[in-house]
Amino acid sequence: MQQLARTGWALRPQTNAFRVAHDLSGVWSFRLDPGDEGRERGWYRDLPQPVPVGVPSSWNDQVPGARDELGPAWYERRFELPPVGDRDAAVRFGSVAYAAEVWLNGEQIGGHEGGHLPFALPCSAALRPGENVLTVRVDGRLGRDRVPPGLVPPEHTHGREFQPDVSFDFFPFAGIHRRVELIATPRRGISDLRIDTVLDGDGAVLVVGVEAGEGEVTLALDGEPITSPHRVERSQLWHPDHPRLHLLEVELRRGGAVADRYTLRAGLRAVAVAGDRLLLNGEPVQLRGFGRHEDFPVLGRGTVPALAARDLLLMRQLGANSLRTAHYPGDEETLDIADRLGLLVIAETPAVGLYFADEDLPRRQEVALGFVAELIARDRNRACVIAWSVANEPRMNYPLAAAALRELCDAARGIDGTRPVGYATDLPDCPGVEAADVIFFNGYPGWYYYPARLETAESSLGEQLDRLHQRHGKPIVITEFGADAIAGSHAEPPALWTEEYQAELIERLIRVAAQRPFVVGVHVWVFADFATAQATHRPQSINFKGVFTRERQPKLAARRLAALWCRQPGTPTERAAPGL
Ligand code: BDP
Repeated sequence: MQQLARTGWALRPQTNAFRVAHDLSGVWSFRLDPGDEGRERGWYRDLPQPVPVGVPSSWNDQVPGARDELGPAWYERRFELPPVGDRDAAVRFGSVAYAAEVWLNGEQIGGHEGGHLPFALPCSAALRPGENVLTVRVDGRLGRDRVPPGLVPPEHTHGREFQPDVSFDFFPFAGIHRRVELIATPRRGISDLRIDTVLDGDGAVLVVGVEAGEGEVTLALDGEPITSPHRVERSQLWHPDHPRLHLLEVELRRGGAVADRYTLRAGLRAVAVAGDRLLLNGEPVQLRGFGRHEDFPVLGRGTVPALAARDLLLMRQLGANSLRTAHYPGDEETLDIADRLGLLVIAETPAVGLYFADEDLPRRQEVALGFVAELIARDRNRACVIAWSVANEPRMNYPLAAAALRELCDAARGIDGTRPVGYATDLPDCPGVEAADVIFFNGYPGWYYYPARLETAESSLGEQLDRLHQRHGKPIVITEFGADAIAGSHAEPPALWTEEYQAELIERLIRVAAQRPFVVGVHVWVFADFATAQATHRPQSINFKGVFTRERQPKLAARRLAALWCRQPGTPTERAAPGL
């Protein structure tokens, strides 16, 4: 797997007087390769009989008849060489699901395993003047040696059968899901940047670390020259109520001239766990929000900023201040929006559905460890990201599970000691929970257990929370709870699958959590309905636990949440909520 930090491509691409980020999104050529013959036939030189497709997006709901095809498939994009001069060039992909092999002008320049994380492949030697041909072979097939794993025997899953045969609850969309860029950066330029904010008395100290070639590095914050460490007033810190972003400019000078420049819009803030509380800038904070999938009709898992903006603006309108990017790292532009709106993000790796048996276990663990490193390399300078979730619902009931989870949590802490680490678990009574700094608890009382029994659901949740608190004394975020509701389905009194039942259950469980100050967050599962694989418990292959439909129209629960959450003091959107 590509280690971004080590190859010098960790920094998000940008265009300025020294750097080029040439967007290759748009209409590409595409062809499925069900016989897996493309490599042998040299399709990386010239792709025969392609169809046009949009990038970024999944192919499944875009190309007629391709819904259940998981690859391999081939993409080709021809482009004219932009003015890159003698800079170091690379092709950077925001996300290709699941495995990518990449050629430029018929020459293989590298590959990457795993969706939802960026990778950059150096390509200076393969570029040529005039037209260039970029080819990508994408393999989205499921396998036990992949993360998330697929084709898993039922004894290692929740026991529900899906088609395609996933061990997780979302459709295994495949394709080039995020922006593709040709990037060019100065040789021996700025290769990495790290910012940390440490509280200090009535203010805070910003510490900036820069990796660069030889020369003198200078810093400026909001146009004023600074040196690291640099003291800032408390009023300058980032917070959901005032998500202040500062402009940090880094310059590298060589021989009296500027050789490279990199700019970062950054929020400064400190996160900590103290006893059973979560602190933001030294004050207890309570997370109110959602798990969110990247999913939309036709696009599949392809990302567009418009959808992310609508979702995150709707969250704010409801009075939410937080989300978890489930079950994989969120798109970078989505996190830009979170930074600007002051949303507190639990950033999750793609390690969903891990199980701890069979001969592929060491490989899955190695891949999962790689994801932890790649996610943190990408997001560690983000104010909005306040915690790392290294997995979702690993099957903790295996003897080897606790050690594997500890290793993942320790790996995250080893790279970034400034944020709490945990993993979302539906089995919080199994060994392994103690590895987390914050317990991320997924629980479905009132739905998967005690369905249609609202009072029992409340008491069950309360008992479970109290037990976890007594045992661990750590803060708890309820990272999932909720119920499916088919929009337009009503019943009085509330009944399963109706909007009334979903709204009632969510409100009751939020009230249970609110009585317990050690529950530092509630994330409703899920923000919007999303596509999953076919299964008898998933009508229309949709998970209907969204408080918005897949088209982002509100169900009753959205209005109920606005009523609950907009009453919170300090909610900046108090005025906006009644419009819902
Ligand atoms: C949880 C999983 C999530 C599912 C959810 C559900 O973490 O991926 O979508 O259940 O069943 O256990 O709706």
